[in-house]
Amino acid sequence: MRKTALITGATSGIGKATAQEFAKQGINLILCGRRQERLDKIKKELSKKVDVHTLNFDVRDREKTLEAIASLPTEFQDIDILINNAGNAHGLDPIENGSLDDWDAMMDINVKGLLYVSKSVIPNMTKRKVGHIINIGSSAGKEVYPKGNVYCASKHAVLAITEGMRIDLNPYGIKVGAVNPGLVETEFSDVRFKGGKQADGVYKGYKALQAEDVAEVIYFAVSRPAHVNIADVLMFCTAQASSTIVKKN
Ligand code: NDP
Ligand code: 8X3
Repeated sequence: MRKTALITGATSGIGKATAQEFAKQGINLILCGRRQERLDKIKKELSKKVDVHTLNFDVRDREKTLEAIASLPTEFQDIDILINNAGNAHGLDPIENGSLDDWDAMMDINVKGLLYVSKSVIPNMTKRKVGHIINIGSSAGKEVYPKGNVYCASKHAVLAITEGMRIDLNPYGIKVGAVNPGLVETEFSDVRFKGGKQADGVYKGYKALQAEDVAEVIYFAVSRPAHVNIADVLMFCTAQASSTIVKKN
């Protein structure tokens, strides 16, 4: 029988590539995001391979998140795999100049949004005593870099929550892990710099990770045998040694 995966942030970047990889591997999909046209387009593409349902909600909105996931049709209710991927950086500023709106966005989306989605999905997993949760953290969850302050804090929180989930869900046989990429060429920097020119240079002069590279690792994690849990992955492109060291041409 086919598994069902719920992927947040499936309209772009890592989430979209993961949806494409999962469809290729025969995993039915619940695709989440706020941009409905993109959800429709991806659904049309992937429905040729697997069953696809889309949910449009903002993970910051607690009620809408709970309602959306509670509204799933019966055939999509048993979620085997949850990919908590929705998130972004907002701004890159020293702490003394940081924007409160940016701070709210990062904590509300990357941390609280992840919790709201998990809260909606976990009860069905504990009831069935099966499930796999992968949280998309970041190298920013493992080290703090200049001006990364609150984004790094949000990703450190994702890793703490991942460990907490793994401990608490252990009695139910639910697998929990994190995949933590370094620089990945997606819409991430457009969002971080609010469409500003600064985004243009981020992936220039070296080959950054591509969303598909991360999607392959996520699929590797979810396709291990029942007794194997990939608890934590840190992945960089070859040119990147740490958050601050990138070998550019
Ligand atoms: P993208 O900007 O390409 O994708 C972000 C996704 O998150 C979109 O699908 C977006 O969908 C969704 N999203 C953003 N805000 C919300 C919200 N409030 N409610 C619901 N969905 C939301 O970036 P990436 O693919 O790079 O990022 C995915 C994850 O990977 C993030 O958690 C990011 O922190 C992490 N990451 C990224 C790295 C990188 O260098 N790119 C490196 C390490 C980790 P929509 O706008 O349609 O709602
Ligand atoms: C995204 C990678 O280095 O911009 O999490 O924080 S970085």
